Amino acid sequence: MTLPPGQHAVDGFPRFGTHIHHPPPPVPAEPVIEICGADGALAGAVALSLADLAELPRQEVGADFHCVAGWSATGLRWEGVAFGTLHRLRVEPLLVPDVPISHVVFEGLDGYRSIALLDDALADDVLIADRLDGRPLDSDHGAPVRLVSPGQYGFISTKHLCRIEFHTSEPPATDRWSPIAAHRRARVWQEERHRRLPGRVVRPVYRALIGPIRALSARGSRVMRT
Ligand SMILES: Nc1nc2c(c(=O)[nH]1)N[C@H]1C(S)=C(S)[C@@H](COP(=O)(O)O)O[C@H]1N2
Ligand SMILES: [Mo]
Repeated sequence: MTLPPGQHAVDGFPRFGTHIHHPPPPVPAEPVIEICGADGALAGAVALSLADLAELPRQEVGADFHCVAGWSATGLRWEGVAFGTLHRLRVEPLLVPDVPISHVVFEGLDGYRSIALLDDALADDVLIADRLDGRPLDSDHGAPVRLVSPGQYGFISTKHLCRIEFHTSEPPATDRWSPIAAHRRARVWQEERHRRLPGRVVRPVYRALIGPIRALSARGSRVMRT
């Protein structure tokens, strides 16, 4: 099994994230994914319910999951709707002539936001996933639905997805002044970990964060383990 540069395999699939010890956000009784454009980027908005999502053609993706901190969960099987399918069927009808979309913001119920180039989000293996390894997504991994972009570091893959925002230019990064400023493209095989520093250089620093973040994230888990 070959992993991208600087990654090492872990057993299972840990809960991990900037939420650290916070429990997963409450899920509304009737969850929707809001699809909208920033500053007139789309001609209208839609609120896609999970029932609407379930009617779109489905896809299965087998992939490893790579966190920028350096751990990889291997052999995951995701099911859901390809982002490309959602885009073709629900977003293209809202496009405004001569207003090209360049970036997409994925927002979670916990307020988490990730920014991707539209081209990266349109890769074949990018899914809006509602099932993992044959079961509905649990709260550790982003219930009720999450983004999964296996070719990019995990921070792109927003859990508890509730809003997809389309932009005509790069939205301001929320972590611009952070020492761990996220790379804009975050492609795992190119080791695009950090916005300015080479991936190789930040590896040891990021790796040191795995233990503490993993332990804190497990503390916020609401999944019963037997
Ligand atoms: N809503 C939300 N999504 C998130 C995060 C988060 O804190 N909140 N953390 C990101 C990071 S850094 C990683 S590595 C993955 C971890 O996914 P997992 O908890 O399913 O392992 O989720 C990503 N998506
Ligand atoms: Mo991560």
